[in-house]
Amino acid sequence: FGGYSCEDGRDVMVHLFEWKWSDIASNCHRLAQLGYCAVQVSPPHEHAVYANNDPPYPWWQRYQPVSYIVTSRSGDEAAFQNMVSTCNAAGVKIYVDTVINHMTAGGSGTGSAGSSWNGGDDYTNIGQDYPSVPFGPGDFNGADNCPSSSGNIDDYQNVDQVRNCRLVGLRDLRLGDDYPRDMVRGYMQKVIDWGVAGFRIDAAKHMWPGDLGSIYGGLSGSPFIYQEVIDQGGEPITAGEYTSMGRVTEFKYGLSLSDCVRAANGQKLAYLSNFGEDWGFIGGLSAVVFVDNHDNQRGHGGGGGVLTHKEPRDYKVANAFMLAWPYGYPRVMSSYSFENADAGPPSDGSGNTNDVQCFDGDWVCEHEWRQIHNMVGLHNAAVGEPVANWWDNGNMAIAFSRGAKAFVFINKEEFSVTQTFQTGLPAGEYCDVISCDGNLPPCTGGECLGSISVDDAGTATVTISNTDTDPIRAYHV
Ligand code: AAO
Repeated sequence: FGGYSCEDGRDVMVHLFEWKWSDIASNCHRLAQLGYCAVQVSPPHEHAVYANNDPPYPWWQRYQPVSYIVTSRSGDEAAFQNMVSTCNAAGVKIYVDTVINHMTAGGSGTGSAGSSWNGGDDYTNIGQDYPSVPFGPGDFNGADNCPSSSGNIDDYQNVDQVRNCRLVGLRDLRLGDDYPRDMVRGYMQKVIDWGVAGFRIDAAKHMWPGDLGSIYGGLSGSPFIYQEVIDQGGEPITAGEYTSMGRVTEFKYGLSLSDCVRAANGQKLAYLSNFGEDWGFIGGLSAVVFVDNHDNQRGHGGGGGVLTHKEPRDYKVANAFMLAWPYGYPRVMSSYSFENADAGPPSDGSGNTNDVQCFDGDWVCEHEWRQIHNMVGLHNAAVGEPVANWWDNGNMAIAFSRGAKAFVFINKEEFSVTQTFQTGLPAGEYCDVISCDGNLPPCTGGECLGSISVDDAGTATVTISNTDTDPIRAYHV
C-alpha cells in the first residue's frame, strides 16, 4: 500500500475536524504555505442525523453510515470533488476518515442524503435495512459468530467479540463475506478515482486483519492507509497486527508525551531522549502520531490524560516536541471549542455547520497557531536528519538538534534556565520560530524575542524563563 509521499518536503498532516468541504477548499493554498502535506477530513459518506439528541446533531452522528453516497454535514458530492481537486492543485492531499466496520445504531431514520435506514432489532439480527447501499440483515454479523449475549462488545479480552460483535451497539458489517467487502471497496475506489490520496480506517481493531487486507488489496491507485487501533497495552489485539497493511495510529505516544510535559505519573521531559520504539511503541515508520485526537480530547475512545487546546501552554510544548522529534508521521489536531463532549461543530439551529472563521468564534484552529505551524516548518526543514546534541538537566529542561538543520530548547522548570548549547547549526543569526514570524533575520512579529547568534563552533547561549509565554525556543535553517 502506498506511502504518504508528500510534496515539496511537506511532512505533516492536519485533521480539520468537522470542517465543510467548501472551507477546506478555500484554505488549501494557505495550508500548503504553512507546510501541511495533507488533510484528514471528517467522514464524507451519508450518515444518520440525530436532530432530537441532546445536544442535537452530535458530531458522532457522522460515525454512523447510512450509505456510501457522499453527502454529509460537510457538503455534497460536488463540494467534495471540488475540494479534492482544489487541494490536489495546491499540492495538498486529502485523507478520508473511512467508517466501514459498521452502519448505524438501532432505531430508524433518514440519513444526510435523504436515504431511509433501519438498524433493526436490538437483540436479534433481523430487520437491518440500508436500501441505498443496499445492505440487509444477511450483511451483518450476528449470533452465529458474535459470542456475547448482548450482541455488543462487552469484553475487550475476547477477540471474537471485539471483531464480530457491535461496537457501542453499531450494526457490525460481515466483512468476511464478499458482498459487503465489495460495497466498501467500491466506496473507497470511488473517492480514489476522484483524487483522494489516503484513508484513515476507523475502528480497524474491530475488523479482522485478513478482511481488511482483502479490501485494500482490491483497490487500485496505491492509497496511503493508516488504521485506528487503540492499543494502550492490556488487550489481546495489538497495533502490530495491522502494520503490514499500512500505518497505525500510535495511541501510547500522545498520552506518554502529555505525561512528560506535565511531569505527571512519574514522567519528565528528560526521559524523552529515546522517545519511540524504546517506549514500547510500534516502529516509527509504521506510526501516525498525535498529541490528541477528536475522541480523546473529549473523553471518548479511551480519552482523558492527553493535553488539548484547553491547556494551551503545555499543548504548545507537546506539539513542539512532536514536530521536532523524528518518530512517526505527525498529525496536528484542529478543533472547535466545546463544553459538552457530544456537541457538534458551530452551526445553526438546524445543524448546518457554520463557515470556519479561525480565531473568531468557536473554531480553535490549532494548526494556525504560530507556535504550531512554525514548528511544522521546522519539522519539514529537518526531515531525514537524526537527533544530535541531546542535553537535559535530569528533569524538566531539554534541548536537542536535528543534525545541522534545527535546534530546540524546552524549559518546563519552575525557574529560569540559561545554557550554552552545541546547537549543531551553521554559524549565523536565527530567529526563534516559536515567538517570531520567520526563522531568519530580520526577526519580526509582535511577540518576537529576537535572534540568537550561533558562533563558528556551533554554540549559542539561550535563556528560557519560567514566566515566558511559551517555554520553548526553536531555530532552523
Ligand atoms: C454513539 C453514542 C453511544 C451509543 C452509540 C450507538 O455516543 O453512547 O451507544 O452512538 O447509539 C464515535 C463516538 C461514539 C459514538 C459513535 C457512533 O466516539 O461515542 O457512539 O461515534 O456515533 C473504541 C474503538 C475505537 C473507537 C472508540 C470510540 O476501539 O475504534 O471506541 N473510535 C472510533 C472513532 C470514534 C467513533 C467510532 C470509532 C465509531 O474515532 O469517533 O465513535 O465509528 C478501550 C479500548 C478501545 C475503545 C475504548 C472505548 O480503551 O481499548 O478500543 O475504543 O475502550 O470504548 C484506557 C485504556 C484504553 C481503553 C480506555 C477506555 O485509556 O488504555 O485502551 O481506557 O476504557
